[in-house]
Parts: sequence; structure tokens; C-alpha cells
Amino acid sequence: PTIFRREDYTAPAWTVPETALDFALDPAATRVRARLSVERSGAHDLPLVLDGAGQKLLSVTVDGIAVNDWRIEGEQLILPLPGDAHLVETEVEIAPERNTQLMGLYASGGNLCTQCEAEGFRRITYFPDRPDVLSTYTVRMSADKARFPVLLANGDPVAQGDNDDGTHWAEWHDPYPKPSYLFALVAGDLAVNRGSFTTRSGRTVELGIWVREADLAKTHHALHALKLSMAWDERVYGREYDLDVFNIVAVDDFNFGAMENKGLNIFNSRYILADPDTATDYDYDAIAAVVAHEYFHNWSGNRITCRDWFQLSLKEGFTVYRDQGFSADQGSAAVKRIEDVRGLRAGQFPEDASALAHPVRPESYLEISNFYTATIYNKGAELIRMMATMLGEQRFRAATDLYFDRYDGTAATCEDFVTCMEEAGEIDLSQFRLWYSQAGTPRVSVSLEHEPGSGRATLNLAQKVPDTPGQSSKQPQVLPLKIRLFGAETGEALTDEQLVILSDASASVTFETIAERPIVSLNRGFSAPVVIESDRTAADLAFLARHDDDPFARYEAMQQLMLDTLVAATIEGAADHAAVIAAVADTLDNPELDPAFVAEAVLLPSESFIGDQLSTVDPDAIHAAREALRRDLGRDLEARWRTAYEAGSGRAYAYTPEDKGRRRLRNVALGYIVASGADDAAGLAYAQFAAADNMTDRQGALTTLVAGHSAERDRALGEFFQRYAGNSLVLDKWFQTQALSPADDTPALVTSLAEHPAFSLANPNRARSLIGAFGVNQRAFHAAGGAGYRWLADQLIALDVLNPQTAAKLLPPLGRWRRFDPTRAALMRAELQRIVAHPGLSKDLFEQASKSLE
Ligand code: BAL
Ligand code: ZN
Repeated sequence: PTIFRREDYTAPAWTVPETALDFALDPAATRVRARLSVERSGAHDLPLVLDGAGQKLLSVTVDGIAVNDWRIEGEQLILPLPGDAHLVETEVEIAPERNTQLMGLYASGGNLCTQCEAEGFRRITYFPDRPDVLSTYTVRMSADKARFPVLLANGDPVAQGDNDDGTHWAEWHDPYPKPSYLFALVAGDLAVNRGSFTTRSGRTVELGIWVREADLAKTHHALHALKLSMAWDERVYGREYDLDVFNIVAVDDFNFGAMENKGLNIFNSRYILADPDTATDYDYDAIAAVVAHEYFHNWSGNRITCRDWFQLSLKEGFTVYRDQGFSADQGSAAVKRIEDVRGLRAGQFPEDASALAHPVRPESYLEISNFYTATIYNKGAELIRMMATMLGEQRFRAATDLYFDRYDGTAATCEDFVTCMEEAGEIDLSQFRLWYSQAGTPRVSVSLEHEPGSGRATLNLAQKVPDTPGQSSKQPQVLPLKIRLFGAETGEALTDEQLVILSDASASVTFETIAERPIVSLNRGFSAPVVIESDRTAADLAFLARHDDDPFARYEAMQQLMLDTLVAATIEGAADHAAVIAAVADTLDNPELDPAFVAEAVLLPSESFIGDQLSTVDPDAIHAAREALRRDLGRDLEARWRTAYEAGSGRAYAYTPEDKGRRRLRNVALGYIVASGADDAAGLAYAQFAAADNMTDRQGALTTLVAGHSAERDRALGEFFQRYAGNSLVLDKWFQTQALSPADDTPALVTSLAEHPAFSLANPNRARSLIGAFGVNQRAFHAAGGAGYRWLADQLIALDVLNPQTAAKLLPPLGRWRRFDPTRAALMRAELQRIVAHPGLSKDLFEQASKSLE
């Protein structure tokens, strides 16, 4: 397969200022006529090259005359053109109902919809399918009116009408030049929840959320989030919406979470549909975040797009940073930061430590779909956050204003963005750029020396960026570390918060007039996405968990204390739990803390995160160590857990930050009561399950029950399935909860669930709910003998035939073989080799599997 390299970029030889498309829609055979006005760019005699994939080419004309001097090379249409400007028309036929890879035009739930990012448009029509070819689009569609009463496309509606033959048509026009990956159309039998938003300049935008009629009542939260997002982007970034309509359509079969097509976002229904009975608080939060994310792309992605796919983080990192800011403003910013860092550590740090590690701006790829990664998205967002931290609020806003102003209407690069940060921020970011080119998570070691006599304290810092595939001997990066010193006796802050920029391999920072022994609060707010190795003792960490004024640092101290204990227990077979138990008790006893924060702070690190701290992961020892600590925490603090549980009980459901926090803590408390082994625990969990008036409590209880063995577990699983049999999003939870269970029967259960009549590989959400969840269940996936590895490989090979993109995204757990003992590593490698050798493998899965073997 062809390797694409960033260094090979050349500007397009031909531009397409205008595109007119005409669709005769039919699930079995759709005809697409494309009229492209093309212009030669610069002095050259290169032919016009149009990308295509999988369609039947019916005709080609140039300036209205049929031509036959074109040729197909690979899947590209090569057309020599004599002049500098022509009208090129093609007609193709495609079969949406046979499109199982869900790229291009496809059928979902009887409706037709599109997904074009990154390279799906070429499956619809021949086109220079690259993000730096910007075109205005006029789209005309006709379809059977009874079957597809709603016809939507990008931009604003122009006209519509009926034909004599039972079909109808609609025309849409998008005046904003856009790359082909932002093209969208939808034809279907859909109902709409309408709203409107008046922009700050007084323009009224008509909003619509389109779903199946039966789901209409579940769209209010998404519509509300959309309005909040529109107002937030005006207030925080000065960005106003630019079309007269903004439509969102929810579909059940979708590779991504959602897609930011201009004026017509298409969403995975899991990020639109919510009511208290079917969606958890987590779902509600995620819906608001994804609605905001896609809306924010209108500026960071659509008005300014990417020059090439190596620049993907230009739009994704920045937009994630923007949606994180939005979510932080809707509730507890501290808890949001904790959640985001947990996500980074669960998804991105392991990627950065794996064979699939890549820089935020990659240098090469085989299949761009494989680069929609936590590194591009979440580490990319951390890069923006670091620049924002170093610039400060006002200069960061000036820099984003400059960026939006300077590059509006263009396809830009990460370099363009950083240059704006430098210019408006009046800061030199030369060395900071290494964050874009060097992969790997920097490790920072920290020690603090104190001379009581002179009152001098010296903080010694050293950094190391680890080797990653293809990259060794890396240069030190710019690490903005927020720090503060606290007195070990008084608990008082001894300094203000300071921003220390570590840019050398090592450096020292000196503090004067430090009378008492200081304890350092480090990387506050997780100001740099690094791993900290410090010489702080368990007592120091417990102290910070109690006294630190930065909520993130407080949480972090507690996590580190737990982690140190669990790592010691994993290696030694046992550890003293007293310090953790005392710190958790303290946290539970502190009436000033927000329950949502307490719930985060008292949760033990995941088994995978514990594994990430070890040179060789021992899944069984980790599980045993974590369960032992959970049990002791449950037993020793049982009265406190029951008090916390009761405090969160007996309230009618409301989706407010306060109620969410109470529910979260209540469910965490339930988990510890069950861990204590109390006789009434399963009964208590089942009672919560049965009486719940919301999905957070019902799924929380189910998760707790599924983690153990009891009659209540089986009863709850059966009842849950019956109650939600018609709701595919909730059935995903049923599969996922079982696949994530730490119980010892999970491997067998997952194997049988794959045979369940409700399981299907064709729906990405369902595939992810079982296969994806199992892959991240460290204990179950890595159960001795390698059956889990074989099962995953079998599933991926089967899924690859239908949907290579989704299959490839589920492969990374197999690629972590270097982290495991030689027996497991050999079994994992054998499965990777089996995948690579499989005939007819997609390049998506081939790239992931072959790189994982290197
Ligand atoms: N652009 C793909 C989906 C998203 O990141 O919004
Ligand atoms: Zn995005």
C-alpha cells in the first residue's frame, strides 16, 4: 500500500471553485451527476486527477461534450484538459444499501445519509478529495416522497418541489467554500425538534434536530446544548454562526461520534438522544460536549480547515480544547479537568507508549482513518491548553482572534496556528513546536531540598522524552508546570502559585524565606501532559490530599497515594492500606467538598492505569491488589459509605450539577458497600436497580451487581434486557456493562454474548459495546491462555469485511504486547500475525496490525 508523507505535500494542480451535484436517490442504485468548474492552478500541463472509490462511472463530459481520453489509474480518474478553465461533468452510480463500511452515502435505519471525513466523498462522486480544495456546493436531490419525505444538505435551502412520478426534489446551496469532507446529505422519514437562536448581530438562525418520530422527546437536551454552545462561542471566542439554518440529524449506524458537516451535522444517535430513563449523567454530559464540539468546528474546522490530513490536530486538538472549556463552564471545572485527565491517561498515554505512538502532527500514514486518535484529539488539546496557559487569557484570545481573522476561508496548518500564538502572544514558541513533532509522554522527575537554616528551598526538575517507534534521542520540550509550596507543619501556602517553564533537560528553582519544611504541589491543574516522578512520601501526599487548594492537585495527590500503595501491593503481594484509608476517610468527612469531587477523589485508579506504572503488567496481581484495597476501604469505612449512600438517596431525579454529584457519590459508595462483603450488599444494589427513576442509578447498580456473583445479578441483567429490548442505545449498555465486568466469568460471558441474537457487527456502537469494552478490560482480556486474544482477533477479522475503519480502531489492545510477560506477549503477537496474514485484509487493519508487530 502507498505511504503518504507530510513532506511530500504539494498544492493542488487544479482547483474547483464551484461544484453542483444532482442526486437521483435510491438505496439500491443512486445516480450522481457532478458538475465541477475546474481551474488550472499555476503554470503546468498536469491532467486533472479526480479521486474515486467503488462507484460505476457512466459518463464524462468536458464543457458539455462527451470525451473519451480519460483513464482510470488505481481508482483515480485522470483527465487531460487543454485550457485553464473547464466544466467537467461526470455521472456515476452507487449502491448505498450495500455500503457497510459507512463511508460515503449509506443507508441507516431506512434513511440515507453520508459520512465523508476523511475520504468518503470519493465514494460518492469523482472529485479531488483532499481538504485543501475548497468549493461552493449546490446540491439537488430527488427521491421517493413517501419513503424519503425529508431532504437535507449543507447550507441553506433554496427550493423544493414535487415531480409527477411520486418523487420530490430539494435544492440546497452552501455559499461557504468547503472541502469535500464536509459535504453531507440526508434523505429520510424524520421528525424535527425546531428551535431558533438569535446571533449577537441580530440574525435569527433556525435550528433543527432530526430524528425518528418516536425519539423526538429525547432531543431537548441536545437542542438546549446547541443554543448554549452558540452563545458560548460568541462570548468566549467572538465566533458567530454564519448560515440561516443549522441542522443536526441523528443516525444509529455511525463510525464516529458525530460529524461537523457545514450546516448539517450528522450524529451518532448516542450523542443526541437522552431522557432520564435511558441516558446516564455521563451520557447527558457527553451529548452536550459533542454537540458543542461539532458546533465549534464551524469556525475551528470549517471556516478554517486543514491543508492536509497531517494537520488534523489543527482542527481537532483546538476544538477539543474548546469543548472542554464549554463543559467546564457548565458545572464543576475541577471535576471536568479530573475527567479529562483520566481520559487522557486511559486513552492517550498508553497510545504514546505503544507501537502505534505518533506525533500530534504525524509524518506519514497508510490510512488516514487510523489517525483519529487520542493523540491527535486529546494530546492535541493539551498542546493548545499549554499555549493558553503560557499566554494568559487575554493574549490567548488575541491570538485566536488573529488566527480566525487571518486564515478565514483557507486551509491552514498547525504551524499557522502556532505562529498566531507567537505573534499575538508575544512569545517565542520555537522549542514548543517539538510538542507537534516528538511523540511520547515526557517524564519529569522532581525533588525538593530544604535548608532550614537559610530558609532556602530548591526544587530540582529533570525531564526525559522517551523513545518511540522511529524516534530516539529526543530533545527536551517546553513544559509549563504550575507549582506551589505548602508548609508541612502549618498547612499554610508558603508561596503563590507559580508557573515554572522547564525547557532544559534539567533545571532548579530556588525559593527563599521558607521557614518550615515545604511540600510541593506539582503540575497543578495538570498544566503539562506529563508523567511526574517525585520523591514525595505517603505522608506528603496524604497532606496534600487534605490541604492543597488546587482541586486537581488534591485529587492527584490522593491518586498518587493510592497508586503507590497499589503498585507496592502488586509487586510485594501485600501493602499497608492505612494511609489510603485515612485519606479517604478524611475526604469523606470534609463537609466543604463538593460530592462530585469526593466521588472522583475516593475512586481507586483503574487496573489498566496501575498496569501502566509497572515494567511488566501482571493483570491478576493487579486485580488482587486493587480488590484487597477496595475491600479494606469498604470494611473500615463502611459506616461512612452508608452515610454517603443515604445522603444521596430519596431525591427525585434532576439533571443539575448538584444532583449529578450526589448520584455519583452514591454509586461510588454503593460499590464500596458491596466491596465490603456486607450481607445486605447485593440486596441493596438490587433495590436501587429496581427502584431507580433514572439510568445513572439503574446502570450504576447493575454495574456493581455484574462485578460479582449473586442471584440479584442474574435477575437484574434479565430485567434490564427485557425492559429495554427495543432501545438499541440502552442494549449497548447491557453488552458493555458485562464486557467491562471484573468478575472471573467475563471471558466466557463475552464469547457467548457475541452469539446473542441482539449482537451484530454491522452496527458500530454494538460492536464497540462488546469488542471495544472487552479489549480495555485488563483482567478479562489478558486472562491466562490467550483465549481473549484469539476471540478479539476473530472478531476483528470478521468486522474488517464489513467495516474496516471500526475494526482498525478496536485493534490497539492487541498491540500492547510489549507491556506483558513473554507468554502473553507471544500469544498476542501470534494473533497479530494471524491478522496480518489474513487474505483480503483492509489497509486500515493491516496498518494497525503490522505497525503493532514492529
Ligand atoms: N471530524 C470528525 C468528528 C469530529 O471530530 O468532530
Ligand atoms: Zn472534531
